[in-house]
Amino acid sequence: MGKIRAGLLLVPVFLITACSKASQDEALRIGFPEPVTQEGVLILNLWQGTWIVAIGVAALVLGLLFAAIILYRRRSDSEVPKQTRYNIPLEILYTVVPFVIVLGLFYFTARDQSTLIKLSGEQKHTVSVVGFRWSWAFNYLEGGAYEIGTPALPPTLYLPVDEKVKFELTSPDVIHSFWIPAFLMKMDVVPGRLNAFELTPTKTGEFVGKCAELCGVDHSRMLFNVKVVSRSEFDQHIQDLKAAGQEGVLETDRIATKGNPDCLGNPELAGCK
Ligand SMILES: [Cu+2]
Repeated sequence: MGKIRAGLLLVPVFLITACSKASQDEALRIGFPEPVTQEGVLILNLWQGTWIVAIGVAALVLGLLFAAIILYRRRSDSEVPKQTRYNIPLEILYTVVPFVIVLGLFYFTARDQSTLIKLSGEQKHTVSVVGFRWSWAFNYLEGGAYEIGTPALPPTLYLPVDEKVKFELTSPDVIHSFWIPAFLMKMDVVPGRLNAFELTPTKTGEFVGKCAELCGVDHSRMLFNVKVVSRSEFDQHIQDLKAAGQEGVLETDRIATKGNPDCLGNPELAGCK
């Protein structure tokens, strides 16, 4: 018996030491990818903090549950336990404690969200993102070039590493959602409204993006690629786009912002915000 117990105790120790540093880091991220943006670290911390609270609550509830099961188990067939009715202090406690936990979670979520959606105006470049049925267009406003995709030929969004980018999101038709899972950030693309957020990619690499709002029959084909590259590669890509005739801002009937076509690529215009 003693041997079995000691062996069981060693199982978690073995599992922990057998795992590599990378897989330990992965386990600690609890399903989240490694952050590849400055802002991603904040989001990961919020996620992990929420889990710590959840694990604490689960430990407390399960601890009390099993303590009650064991300490107050029936000890003889004829035993009738002491009958109790109200315990006001206890009832206040288990109302107030969850309320405080929810307030705490709300506070940290609201605090981080306001940081994430704050526009500093310090972006190095701006991409006007147009989500339309059923693909994406990316207008590189400073570079003066654009990219547009189709469901069969998803477009690729280029971003220079370590430079703050501002995304301006518009839709000419229905609500889409601009989502790059690796960036841990997602925002709705709403017709008649200009949504925007900033972020700074910190790692070069290739990532995938998709529409995260069920927008119609080809919603699942609203895919795009993201390439985070060096500044020189980014500049080269802009030149390549121009050389391919994709110069300026894309304005077609299909993707002009309905009711406010001047807003596309010109968000500072009065009435476009
Ligand atoms: Cu969509």
